[in-house]
Amino acid sequence: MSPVTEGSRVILPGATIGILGGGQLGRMTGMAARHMGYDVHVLDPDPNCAARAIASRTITAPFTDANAAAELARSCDVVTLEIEQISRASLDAAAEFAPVHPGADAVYIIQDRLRQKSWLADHGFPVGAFRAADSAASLGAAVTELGPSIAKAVHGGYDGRGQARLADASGATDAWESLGARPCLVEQRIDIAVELSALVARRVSGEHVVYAPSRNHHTNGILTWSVIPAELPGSVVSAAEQLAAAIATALGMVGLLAVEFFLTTDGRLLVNELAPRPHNTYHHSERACATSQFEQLVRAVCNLPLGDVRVIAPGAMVNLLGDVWLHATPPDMEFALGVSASRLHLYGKGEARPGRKMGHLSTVGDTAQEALSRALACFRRLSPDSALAAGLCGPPPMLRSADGALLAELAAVDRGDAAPWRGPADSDPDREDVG
Ligand code: AIR
Repeated sequence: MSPVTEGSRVILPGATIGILGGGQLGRMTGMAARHMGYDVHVLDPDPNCAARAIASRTITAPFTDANAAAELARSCDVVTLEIEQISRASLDAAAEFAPVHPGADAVYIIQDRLRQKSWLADHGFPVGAFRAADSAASLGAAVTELGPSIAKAVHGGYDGRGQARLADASGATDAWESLGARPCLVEQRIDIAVELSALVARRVSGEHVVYAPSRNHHTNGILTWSVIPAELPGSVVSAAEQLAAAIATALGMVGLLAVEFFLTTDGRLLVNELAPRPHNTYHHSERACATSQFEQLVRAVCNLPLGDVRVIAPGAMVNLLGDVWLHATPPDMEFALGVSASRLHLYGKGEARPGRKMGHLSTVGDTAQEALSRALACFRRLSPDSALAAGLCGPPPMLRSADGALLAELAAVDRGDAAPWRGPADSDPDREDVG
């Protein structure tokens, strides 16, 4: 049997794993793979990509170069990816020479924001109201219908890039132009009480494990911090875990699937976005969980037994964006690392740009609150000048958010003092209009 059709073969240490994409996620996955005795080859458009340092071979090519993807696969026993913007032609070309996990069909659905949202809605998963727009006029019409909205470019754009906020239809022309006059997904703005994510690892056999949800905080569309456990009521935790597992199964994912959720102020759990790869909100899993997300991806794509996902110590992470290097005062690594249980992770990126993820800080603690307080203290020491540090002063935001009443209500459900939480919302009647 050729390696191509032999997708369920166990790929043992000593083999070579190919990674499409060589950014920080590829670098950290590659480090876990190397730790386990695998060799790693990567493909990335940037010859100085973050994963270059850990790969024995780096192919420099765009993600649309099918010949280059085939060349990567030819020298590898299995191929995975760390960014979803790999063209379908490249995924198919790689699959001629090695198993590709996750497969092209699942990635194809996820890599287009409109296709992804429509797929979720069509499969009965709870999502907010949305519309498609392919002109300034249709963007304006969508906002007239939905009210305050966020327009997101259908392709590309991550970490807050390729997004425009609209209060009403009068901003449609500017928003359309700022997004590069490209087709976009228009999402109704949601009153968010809590942002959370869940992570599923799944093998070819369908066997899967789900990590406990992570609680997350974003600023301007970019993740600021994450903490695990999320310290949310059990009813919310189990709904998120069940939805994430159901989505991974319906997509036939092999590898990792991260599912971002919003818990709305009126108590609905909505799916925000999917990612078929390691996820920024689980960087704390290297410290907090029995198996890190990076090792888990290696296990899943190599068809090894999945690792234990239990939380062994509450953990938190705070992102270090390029902004930290652009202040008058350089980051004070020495002072920051004086915080108990702190660890510095830098990705080796040459150029610091505003909003670019350059690294992160991680911590553990006896409680989620302690882990998060330490991570935020570490960040404030490292970058006291940044506006973000100023915004992160005071008690950990997870404890002073405006959602106290909702969480108290949900906790009462857990204790049996109130009617059961009604779980994921019924499907949104608006969504059927989406093309
Ligand atoms: N990434 C992928 N999707 C979302 C994110 N953040 C990671 C991947 C990718 C890297 O970001 O690891 O390769 C690209 O980072 P940058 O800073 O070069 O744009």
